[in-house]
Amino acid sequence: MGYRVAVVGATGNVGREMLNILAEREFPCDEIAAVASPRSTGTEIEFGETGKMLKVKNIEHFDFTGYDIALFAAGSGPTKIYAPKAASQGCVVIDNSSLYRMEPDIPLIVPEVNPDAIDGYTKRNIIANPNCSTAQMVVALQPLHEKAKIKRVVVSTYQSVSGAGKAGMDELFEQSRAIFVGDPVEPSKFTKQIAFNVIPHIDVFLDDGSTKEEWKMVVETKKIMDPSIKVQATCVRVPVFVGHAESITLEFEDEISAEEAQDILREAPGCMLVDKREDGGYVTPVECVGDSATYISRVREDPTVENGLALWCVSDNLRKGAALNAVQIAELLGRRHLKKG
Ligand code: 11C
Repeated sequence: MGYRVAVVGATGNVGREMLNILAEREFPCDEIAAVASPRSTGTEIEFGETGKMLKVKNIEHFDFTGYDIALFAAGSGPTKIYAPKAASQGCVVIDNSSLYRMEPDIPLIVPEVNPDAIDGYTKRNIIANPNCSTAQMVVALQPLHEKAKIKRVVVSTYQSVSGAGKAGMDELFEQSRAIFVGDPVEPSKFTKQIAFNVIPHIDVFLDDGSTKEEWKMVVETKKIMDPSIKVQATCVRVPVFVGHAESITLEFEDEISAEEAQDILREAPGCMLVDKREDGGYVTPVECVGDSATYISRVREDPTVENGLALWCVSDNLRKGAALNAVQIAELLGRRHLKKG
């Protein structure tokens, strides 16, 4: 006996990946519903590579009664309307938007890092999935924090355009084409030209000069790992289709060598250490597409501070950063709370 699962926002980048990952990991589904805005109603979408076609249902009329789990990848606007509806109809919502992440009575979960926090889901019947740049970072940091207690993190991100949805990917493609054929380049989704360029701006600006994407990395890391960790983030959009990369510098309370960190990361859940200290002995975004791991490379000591380390971290932002983490939460929920069979 399996679960009745709904994927809301099923036609977007993350929603499609949720369906792929549910199928790929053989999540025990008795029924799977693809739900989206009225625009997509009636279109068909494949359930992973199973050959099974799902007719997209209209979120405005969808009844969550009898569904066990709803994976939401619908953005904050629709989520604000339909997630509380689903939760009140007895369906546990796992939400990928930023809407609920910092609410104190809603758990924000990365299963490799803070699985026990999931027990708090019963207060609202909603569980939040973190921002993609936070998710991969905390997977890499948690095992090091357990060994030597992280005091401060300085992170610069190199975030792919798929983080901005299909429109972001289309814009990179179109601008690259336009530049090759000599057509004018018109920024639309992004504020400046993204093809052959980098843009130090993701999400809206805040009063202190940081951006909301940077703020999310600060507060989500504290909520998931430890409120005492200080985080300074600079988030940058780069002309890569899929895969976020991060350059991370760490200051620890206790001594930790690069070799110790490598040994820890080699064994850590969700991590894959590829760190050969030679030409090509590291992972780049294009190599992590379609993979589940958070790849860590370039681990080295930072001699400019006491107990300092620097490292490079790469992951598929649509998977660990979004859809995979959501499905892992559903698996954890199943193991701990919604047992079937
Ligand atoms: C990006 N990280 O790359 C964003 C996308 O809060 O879930 C995800 C935004 C979020 O643009």
